[in-house]
Amino acid sequence: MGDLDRAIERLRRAGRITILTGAGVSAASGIPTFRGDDGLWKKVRAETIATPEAFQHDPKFVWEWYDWRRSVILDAKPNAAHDVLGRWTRERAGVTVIAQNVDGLHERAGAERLIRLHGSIWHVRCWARCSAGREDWLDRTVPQPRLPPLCPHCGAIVRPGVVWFGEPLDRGVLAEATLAAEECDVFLTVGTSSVVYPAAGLVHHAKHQGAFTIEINPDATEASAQVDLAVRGKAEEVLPALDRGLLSRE
Ligand code: BJW
Ligand code: ZN
Repeated sequence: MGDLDRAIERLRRAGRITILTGAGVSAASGIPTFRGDDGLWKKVRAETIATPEAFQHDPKFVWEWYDWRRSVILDAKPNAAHDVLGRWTRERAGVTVIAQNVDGLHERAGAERLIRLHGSIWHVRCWARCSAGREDWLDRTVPQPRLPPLCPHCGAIVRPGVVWFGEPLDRGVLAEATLAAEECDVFLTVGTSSVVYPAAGLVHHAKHQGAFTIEINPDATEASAQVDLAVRGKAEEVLPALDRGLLSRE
């Protein structure tokens, strides 16, 4: 049996399926990954710019990166990978998507059981954490007329509503993701390099609790040696192939 058929068979028999997604899932939508050759902006690494220290030091520079990414995402559309995952969450009970991406393409593809681990690029909040601006709010303005944008409540600068390196993930969100990893029968890790924690640890939680673990990625990653099955291929091709395989065996 080929890798694809093995994956289909596991998915067909699974009660609960949890899928962790990363930047590779949005690559076919034209959104650069973080660590790929095309993933650099002004030769800046995510580990350098996606930090509270970088923002504190030069908020305008960090916002220029976000403003540029927001403009790329605004022009992008969900691809076949988002479409399949969105449909699985709607049509099959027990399917949960855990997204590391902040681009909102899973939502645009209609994903219902969706956990957003790293926040949303379309949300902002007050950097001074004033009482009215403490919670995230939606701001879809692209490009921003002023960088950095200012808090409408107190006039301080605002920050993107995402999780940076060194910042804790929302406790409730992480607890939900951990539970989804621990309670599933099949755990898929798709389009992520599996280097950023705690997201990269979820596959271990899943495996530890007895899930069958599958990776979908054109390249080997930090998770490849740990998973039960590594399907080498692109998310936008492999997920539709799995979907067709499942439909034909219903
Ligand atoms: C395709 C494809 C196609 C291409 N189809 N595939 C344990 C060990 C070591 C370090 C740590 C640890 N625990 C915590 C840390 C520190 C740190 C960390 O993990 N550092 C590592 C780099 C070593 N983690 C944190 O700081 C986290 N916070 C935390 O742990 O807090 C603890 C704390 C507690 C109490 C108080 C204070 C702190 C936070 C991490 C936040 C990550 N944020 C970012 C930015 C989000 C906002 C934004 O987008 O701007 O999240 S960084 C960036 O990396 C982004 C991504 O979601 C994340 C993961 O990247 P991803 O998705 O894997 O992308 P790539 O580019 O790496 O990979 C793409 C993959 O796609 C590749 O494999 C390709 O082959 C593949 N691909 N085309 C399928 N068509
Ligand atoms: Zn404020």
